[in-house]
Amino acid sequence: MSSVAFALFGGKPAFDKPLPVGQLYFPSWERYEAAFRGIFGRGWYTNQGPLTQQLEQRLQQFLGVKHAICVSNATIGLMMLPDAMGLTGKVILPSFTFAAAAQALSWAGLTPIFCDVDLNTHQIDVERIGTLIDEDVSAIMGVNLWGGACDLAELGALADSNGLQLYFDSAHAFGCAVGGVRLGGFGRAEVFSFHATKVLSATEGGCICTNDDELAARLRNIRSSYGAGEPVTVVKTANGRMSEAQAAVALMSLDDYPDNQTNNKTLHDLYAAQLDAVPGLRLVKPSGVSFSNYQYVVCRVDEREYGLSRDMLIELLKAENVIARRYFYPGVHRCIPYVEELPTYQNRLTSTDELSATCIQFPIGALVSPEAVERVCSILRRAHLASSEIRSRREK
Ligand code: T4K
Repeated sequence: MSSVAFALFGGKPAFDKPLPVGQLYFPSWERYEAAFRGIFGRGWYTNQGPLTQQLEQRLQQFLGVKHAICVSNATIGLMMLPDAMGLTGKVILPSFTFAAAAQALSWAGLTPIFCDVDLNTHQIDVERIGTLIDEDVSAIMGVNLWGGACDLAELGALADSNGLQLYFDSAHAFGCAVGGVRLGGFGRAEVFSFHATKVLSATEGGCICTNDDELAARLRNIRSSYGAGEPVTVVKTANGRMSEAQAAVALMSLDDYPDNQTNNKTLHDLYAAQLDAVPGLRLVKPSGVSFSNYQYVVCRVDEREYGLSRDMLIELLKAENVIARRYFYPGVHRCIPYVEELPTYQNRLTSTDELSATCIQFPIGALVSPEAVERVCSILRRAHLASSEIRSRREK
């Protein structure tokens, strides 16, 4: 197979327009218009309007939790939780995650303690957490990655036996279940993201779930700057309110969740079947769950076996209008400010560094068809076969 056929070397791109990574849910224009006519008719944009209240009730039912507290994005939810939970000192979390998880701790004046992850599951390595616990640690933040989950039972036992609080960044895990129980009610709280690239979309948005009444009351007060609901003592307040426009899209997305999850699973299975025999490409199965939303297609690239590095593959795909991403790069411990403030982690989180250097995300979601996945996989197979020619042309 000649490398000339690739768009990187002047061939015609495989796709006319960029095939995005991420979910990108767009309801029909008619449904969108009807929802917005309702908002205009009621003359009510935000501050716990009727759509936000309806969304909270539906989320509580869907997830089987007592409280779903909608917020304007998951980051603000993660920023609100430390104060509401009364955290102090240090919080242990994985470094192989989105920067928001650690940044939320910094905003709360806490110190992140970065833990390595398991090389196969990509979830926090529970065995290593024990070595990081000291008297200043007040909590563990598990991150449920890639439509999978951490070892919830082990984490719960470890937190209990050390008197630590446990909560979760479940930004990737909406609708996922462990042992048949939907995520949302594990630990003291869980935070979901409803960003445009997530399987449940509010365009921007998120929610904090908890079964703890007192914590929920505190969060509702923190969310609304001037307090809301039952008065409780809160140290600080913020504005994390979700607008009616966000809630309207999230309600439609929740209606369509079963279809979007099924579509994701179909596409994920197709990637798995088509890439099974390609040397050096290893698809990661969502781990630790009995039901996944298949929100991400994560693949590890072994440069020696595949013939191209992960970054060269991203460049090749980009020319074909296939947007692939290197989530998460680099590990948060190598990002500002932690790379300067916490240099002790450098070179100690070897699995995180390995995954950051080799993981690639392929397109999946409502805008991606099975035919598009077949075309992407065909490029991936051809690129492997032509890898030495591609490499030598790039080196010239
Ligand atoms: N914890 C974890 C583990 C997370 O992964 C995240 C967020 C959070 C917490 C915080 O949640 P939020 O505060 O965001 O609710 C994206 C998302 O912005 C972010 O939500 C997500 N994780 C992160 C992993 O990815 P970028 O910088 O990669 O997004 P961007 O704008 O480059 O878009 C990704 C792709 O989608 C591109 O191909 C462009 C395409 N796109 C994007 C948007 C927004 C479109 O075609 N249309 C669009 O409207 O961060």
